[in-house]
Amino acid sequence: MPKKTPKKALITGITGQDGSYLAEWLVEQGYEVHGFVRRVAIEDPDTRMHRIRHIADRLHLHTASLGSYPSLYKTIHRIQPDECYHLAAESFVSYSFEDEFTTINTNVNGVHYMLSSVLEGAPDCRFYFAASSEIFGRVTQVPQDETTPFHPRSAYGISKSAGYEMTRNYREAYGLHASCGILYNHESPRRGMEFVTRKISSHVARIKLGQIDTLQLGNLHAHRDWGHASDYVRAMWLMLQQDTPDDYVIATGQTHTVQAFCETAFDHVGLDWREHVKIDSRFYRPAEEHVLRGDASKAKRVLGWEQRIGFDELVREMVEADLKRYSRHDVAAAV
Ligand code: NDP
Ligand code: GDR
Repeated sequence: MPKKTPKKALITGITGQDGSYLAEWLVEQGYEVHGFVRRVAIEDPDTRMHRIRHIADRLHLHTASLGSYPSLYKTIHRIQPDECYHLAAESFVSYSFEDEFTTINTNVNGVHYMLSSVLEGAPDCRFYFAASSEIFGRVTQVPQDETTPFHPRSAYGISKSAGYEMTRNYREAYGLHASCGILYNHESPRRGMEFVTRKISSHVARIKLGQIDTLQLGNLHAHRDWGHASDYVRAMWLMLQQDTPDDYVIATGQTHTVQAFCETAFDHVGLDWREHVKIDSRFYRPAEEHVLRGDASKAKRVLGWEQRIGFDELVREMVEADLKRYSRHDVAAAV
């Protein structure tokens, strides 16, 4: 019997949290996995590629700049992927208040160049765009679903709403098999240190180990709908396995406050959060949304997607991973 040719997948943002879980999942499914990385990542793989270090020998990495249409087009044309997951983005919402221009340029041009390169260079390739619950912004209904109007309240939210519209338009105007995942917050031990959950888990571990004493946070009353990244990348893949492209909300349907995340994390190591958490106004945002809660009924019905890891397990996993990491003093190893 001739050997079946494996499907090819291309991931932008493969060095990030979601990119690393998605790459693992696709390798497990037998895909030939390609990833776009920045040139600096190749120069400094220990710091910049730590999340994919354990599977690096099974990946095909290419340097391609998200800001350069010719570089994206040429590489996509050469690879001829069957599926493309566009995850690369300036993803920190707070940063988008400090520098709107970088966020808008990277996120809006990035998706535009990728869509155009796929359409011109590999038109049969299926395309996934990482949209975000931040497009809902000042919400008019709770929970939100695929029919909720957009009202983004940050340059980041605006960039993701533009990316969503652009992706939809490539689907409707040019017939590209293009889908958007409107994903709510998803976390893991691989989450970047600047995001609140990882900030909490890393500080809790270091406080427990006696290395520091205080955790400074902003708005403790903000609510988020937090899931586990490994569950959410499965939803991305499921979207591209459908005959018809479409857009889906992916969420747990439950919210917790930042304070509840703290309580659960400190409880896990037998400490009282009130003795260590201090409020610092620097971490408040100019326009904050409080009730982002998603309704993933459509994804459950059409894709058969289910969340596997719940809130308590997520918090425990993150704290345990950071305890291990900081007790080894191995600060370079974030996986
Ligand atoms: P990360 O911040 O962990 O990863 C972002 C990735 O994008 C990294 O690989 C980063 O590369 C790459 N990147 C950033 N800027 C550029 C650039 N200018 N050129 C090329 N690559 C760039 O994000 P996540 O993995 O958490 O998120 C993946 C996607 O999903 C993002 O688009 C995010 O906006 C979106 N999203 C995430 C959610 C979440 O809760 N995690 C929820 C909803 C949407 P490098 O490592 O070199 O910096
Ligand atoms: P978010 O994630 O902005 O929702 O974007 P983040 O973890 O940064 O903030 C969540 C909530 O926590 C509050 N908060 C703090 N946040 C940070 N980072 N640091 C603090 O000290 C702090 N104190 C309180 C914030 O105000 C906010 O309410 C994430 C990203 O992954 C986006 O890319 C993605 O699109 C959305 O989730 C869905």
